[in-house]
Amino acid sequence: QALLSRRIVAVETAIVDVPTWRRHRLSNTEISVQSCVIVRAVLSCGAEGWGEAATLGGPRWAEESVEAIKANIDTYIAPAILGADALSFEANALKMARAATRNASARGAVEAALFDAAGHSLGLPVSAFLGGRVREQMEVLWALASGDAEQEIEEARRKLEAREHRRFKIKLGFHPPAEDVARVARIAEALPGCEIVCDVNQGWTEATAIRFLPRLAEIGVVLIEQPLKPGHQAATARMAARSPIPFMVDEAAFTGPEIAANATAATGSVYSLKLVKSGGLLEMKRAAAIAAAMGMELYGGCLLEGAIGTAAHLAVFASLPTLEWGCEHFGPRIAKRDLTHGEIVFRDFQIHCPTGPGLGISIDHDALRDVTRKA
Ligand code: MUC
Ligand code: MG
Repeated sequence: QALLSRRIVAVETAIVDVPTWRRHRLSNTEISVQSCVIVRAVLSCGAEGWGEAATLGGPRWAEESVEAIKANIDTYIAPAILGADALSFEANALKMARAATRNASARGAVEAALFDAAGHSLGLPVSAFLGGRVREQMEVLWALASGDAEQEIEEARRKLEAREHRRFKIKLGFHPPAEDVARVARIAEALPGCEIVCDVNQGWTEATAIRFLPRLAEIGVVLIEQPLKPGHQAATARMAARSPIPFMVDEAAFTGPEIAANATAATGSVYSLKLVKSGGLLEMKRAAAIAAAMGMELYGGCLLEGAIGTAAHLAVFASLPTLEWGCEHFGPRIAKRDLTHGEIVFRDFQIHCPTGPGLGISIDHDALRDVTRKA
């Protein structure tokens, strides 16, 4: 009887476009407006929950665009779970996976909204459904991605002064490699004591990596993310073997089998966890287990989610037995509008997991209305 009162009665979607404080550049795209799909799930008991499906520059970082995400949720994913018991998390994830192949961002957002609603209806944080918390906060890095070293140094110094970030991820691949590496050297020299991660977003070939990796090692870069294309598995493995800096697998592995294949091929020793790759909170927790079982360290990746998507990631990250590299959920800080009431706190170089029921956030409906794309 109690379960019947948590039937899923509505799943609604809206596309939102949120301007960012500065242009964010990657090897194959750049954005000044972050677009995502916000999902609202309503249960028969009246509880509601929220989720966020992130994209980056249209269907470029991954194959999903906000327009496709909204259409696929409205047409296929929502109808597959309407009327179901919201607490049947695994059964609902299976129904969604059967209704939509891949579409990880879309399915992940709906699952987050269901977890949030279920948490509110029971007065429990979402992390309680995922095994409970082993951490309340974690180190959070900031990404430098304007491409202008002097601007990036100035930006990083402001973050350091505010005690918000002391580890920085420099995006590479949109300048010629020699220029990019000189930029990394300049930034590292200006930020002594800070850890520098580089994300190439598949922008290099093996030949480029052979030439420029030694210089990155000399500079003291601590981690290199996805330097080569996912298809160049053997080349990536050769480079990882000769690199004194660990490689992190990002775009190369979305699913559990892809993680296992990359670990077996030795393309990297750290795995970046993202809801847009796993397609749900449960599956992201399993992804972490697969990577860890294969001997990889874990890193909490993002796709510039705002507070709603960040809260969903934090619920999982809080419950992971290991998370050696903390996370990179700086998205709420690069967005000009917060769609929540500031429950996610950045303090002392850490991101603090919100503690309330569900995802621990509340929606600022005025902000949401302002940024919702008009039909
Ligand atoms: C990526 O590839 O990691 C996340 C943060 C960022 O700066 O870019 C994205 C995607
Ligand atoms: Mg990446």
